[in-house]
Amino acid sequence: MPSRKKVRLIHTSDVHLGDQTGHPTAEEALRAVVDAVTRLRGDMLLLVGDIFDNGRVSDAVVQSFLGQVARLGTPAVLLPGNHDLYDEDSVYQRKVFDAKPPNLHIISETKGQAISFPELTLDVWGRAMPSHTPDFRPLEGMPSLRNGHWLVALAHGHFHFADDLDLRSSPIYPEEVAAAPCDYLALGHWDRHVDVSQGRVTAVYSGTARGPSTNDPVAEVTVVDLDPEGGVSYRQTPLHSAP
Ligand SMILES: [Mn+2]
Repeated sequence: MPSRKKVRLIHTSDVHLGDQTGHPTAEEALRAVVDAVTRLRGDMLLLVGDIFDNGRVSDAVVQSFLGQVARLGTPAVLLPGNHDLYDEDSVYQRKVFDAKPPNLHIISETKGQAISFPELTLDVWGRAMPSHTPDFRPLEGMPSLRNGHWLVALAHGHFHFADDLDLRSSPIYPEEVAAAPCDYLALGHWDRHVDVSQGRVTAVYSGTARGPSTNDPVAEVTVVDLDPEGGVSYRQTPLHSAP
């Protein structure tokens, strides 16, 4: 068994690129996230769904995104969400992605897929969302990896608190989180940061990196530390760098 290394993840979601009217700060927020990965000495960027606002965004918007990812000195793992589904018409199936930078890893298996990063002693698992329905269970099929690596899971969906009895699409239940074999569950779908950790599993919605207005365009990211001695911890960190 390899000994696990210390790993720092920068976790964000719900950027909504390509919707200038509804999400005018998306591009600036993404740029600030990419800058923050270097500034905060992250080893990997996690993009947990709704990175694009819809499947009709222009190729120019996609190219701009790929250009930002190419600026990173680290791997980036992207999980499609309900606004950027992995279906037949998915933005991620477009030709423009043939020229994606080699550090961008897109989770595209709708039954689940683990991507291994041996240099970080880290495996990242997720299920690409083919349709946003109550039948799609983002955590279903998460494997217990036995290679001694950290296991980080990505999921885009709605966490059900105990008193939340509505039937929602892409549901995530507390008992599923508690039973998940991962060390960290990186969540997306909610614009606000919420900690929904259960039992031994640290589970966090990063919230969006977008700020509330064009005057205040960037918000925060989640900085996650996987430490063989200290365990799993995280902090919310503002994207405004010191002047
Ligand atoms: Mn969503």
